[in-house]
Amino acid sequence: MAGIRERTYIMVKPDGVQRGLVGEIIARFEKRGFKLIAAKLVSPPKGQLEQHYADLSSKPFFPGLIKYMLSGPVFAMVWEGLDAVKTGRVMLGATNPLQSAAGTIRGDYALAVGRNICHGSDTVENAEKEISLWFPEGIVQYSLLQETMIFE
Ligand code: IDP
Ligand code: MG
Repeated sequence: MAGIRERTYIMVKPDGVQRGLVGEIIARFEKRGFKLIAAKLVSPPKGQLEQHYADLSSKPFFPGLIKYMLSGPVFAMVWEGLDAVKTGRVMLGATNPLQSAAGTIRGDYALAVGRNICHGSDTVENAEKEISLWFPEGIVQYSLLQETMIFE
């Protein structure tokens, strides 16, 4: 089936790590049927965060965003599965948690746009760029034995 190998970069931000939500966020992606192909707790250098958020560098909130992202370690992950990028964004919820639907990660656990717990790639192209940026060492290859129970 087309699209089942799509990959997305999902990151628990410093507030999510501090609030003990790493396991909860992993569990949601696991239970949905996505395959975990990379994960690590990291304190990235400032330059890596500036590169990750380069598209937002002219925004007034950019310095605050970088400061927030540097306030503690992040939990970086790559998940693979059908329509992973778009579905990952739906699972995260709207950028501003006040507009995130209940049942989404942000809609269940966050209130403020500047403390919205998690990141998810917005396009397949950006996902591939983010995966290279955060996992230059490469990712694990394995087959998920329950795959025939998740995809036709
Ligand atoms: P996204 O994370 O849903 O893709 P983006 O527009 O790419 O949203 O913004 C990246 C991150 O920048 C957001 O997740 C949020 O943490 C932060 N951000 C976006 N807009 C604002 C704002 O208006 N004030 C403060 N922080 C913001
Ligand atoms: Mg974004």
